[in-house]
Amino acid sequence: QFDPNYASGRTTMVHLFEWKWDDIAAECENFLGPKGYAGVQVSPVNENIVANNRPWWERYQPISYLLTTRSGNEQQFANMVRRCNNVGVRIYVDVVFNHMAADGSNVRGTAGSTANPGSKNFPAVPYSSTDFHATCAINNYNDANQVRNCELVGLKDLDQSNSWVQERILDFLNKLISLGVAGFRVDAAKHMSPTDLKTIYNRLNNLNTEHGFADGSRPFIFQEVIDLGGEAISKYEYTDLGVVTEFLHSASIGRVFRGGDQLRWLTNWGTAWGFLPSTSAFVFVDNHDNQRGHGAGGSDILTYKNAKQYKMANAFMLAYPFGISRIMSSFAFDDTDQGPPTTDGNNIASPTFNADNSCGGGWVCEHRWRQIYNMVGFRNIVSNTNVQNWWDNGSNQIAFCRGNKGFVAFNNDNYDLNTSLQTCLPAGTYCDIISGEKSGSTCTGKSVEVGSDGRANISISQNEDDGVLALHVEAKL
Ligand code: AAO
Repeated sequence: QFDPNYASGRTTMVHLFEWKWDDIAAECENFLGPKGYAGVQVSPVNENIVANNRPWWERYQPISYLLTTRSGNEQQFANMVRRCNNVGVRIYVDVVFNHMAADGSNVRGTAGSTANPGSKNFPAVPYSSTDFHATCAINNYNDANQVRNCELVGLKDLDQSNSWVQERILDFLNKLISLGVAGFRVDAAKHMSPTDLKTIYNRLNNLNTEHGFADGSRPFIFQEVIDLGGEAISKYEYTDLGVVTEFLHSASIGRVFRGGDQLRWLTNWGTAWGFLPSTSAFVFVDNHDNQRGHGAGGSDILTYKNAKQYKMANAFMLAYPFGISRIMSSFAFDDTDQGPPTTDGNNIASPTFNADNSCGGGWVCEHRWRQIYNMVGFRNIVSNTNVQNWWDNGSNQIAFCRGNKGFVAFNNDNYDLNTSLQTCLPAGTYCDIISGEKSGSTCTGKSVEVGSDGRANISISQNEDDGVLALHVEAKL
């Protein structure tokens, strides 16, 4: 439950928000596997309500546990999981079982089932009103009982202490395990009782060994619990059960790289900042909620819309040995309800790909930005090394080594960084994997000469596209 079950040498998953299963399968083979990504968090897989104008959030309103959504059907899902596992990329499903859909009668879901959410009737599961908590609204996050037993934004609140409900949830999750998934993001875990969750998690099957998992492997569980402090429910109530989303990491890294705190303070990044212990902390710069003002973190959150600082924040997260890291991969949006790009208002459109690896067709694909995927590679290469030779200029220029395998420098000051620093690397010429990459025996970006004493002249001018420079042993020319 605490181990992501990654293939060896891989460290980081990507959330391919609203992607279709066929497109994810191809992405595993063409890009994620080769670039060293460890896994994909996929959007909810089970049948959801069809909402007007098809907002992204309709997928958080379940109608049944049939595996048909706008991303594809069960066969396409199963095929994706197999193809991704074959290239060493694991699949994690965003599972929504705190609640069912909110309103309406005789509504039709994405698999064609009908339901009457208004009267808590979901025949395709089936659930009826006795499977739910009584109707009441969550409006006070200082009341734990209300947060767990009332309705989050009006969504009909399932009673997870009810054995029928437990069985239906287990059937759903165990089916996904049989199809080869490696684990789950548990949506709205804060709104469920840790005791009930424990009962459910304990009855999950081991992972499917036909998909390459070791005998006895437990599904990885990362739970969505928003805790920035000051509420009745604490993230620590969930750490015995699995890993927990660390929203304080998201808010803090955004605040720092937006200039709200100096980079030199990052020297003790981790529990000293109020974060969960590293092995319990699921970390990210932004997620599908807070990139659009839902969830938590408000205006501190950095997104693709602030590209330079966003890339710096992701580079720091990936360079620093803390937490289990996830990259966000978005579609472009102006309106916070807006759903993914479609071909006709309903069917999701596939991303298109440009020669420089970037995406088109309305897809942002942060995971295909060179500065981000090369840092995913960096995190893989330097894993099992420590931070050493921390340097800062007393302000917003910092640098550190990861053992003798990698070196990274940041400049968030409004003046140039140009100085001699210890890189901890063997002597030679290295390619900066941020401004370019190694191509045969040349570098498409900046080259750095490391002397026999490990020192090198490091330069990041204030007006460069990227405020980061990163070197590692595999980028030696
Ligand atoms: C939609 C419509 C609603 C409508 C509803 C029913 O938007 O208007 O009432 O349908 O018809 C997503 C969307 C929702 C959408 C829903 C269902 O975000 O807008 O509702 O699908 O379609 C809370 C939960 C957390 C949740 C988050 C959005 O604790 O679990 O709200 N995230 C997950 C998913 C999310 C999804 C759902 C859950 C539901 O990731 O995509 O919703 O499946 C405080 C609390 C947090 C709370 C936030 C927001 O945060 O601590 O627990 O999150 O408030 O309510 C500062 C504070 C911070 C505070 C924050 C905001 O930052 O420090 O603690 O301010 O006040």
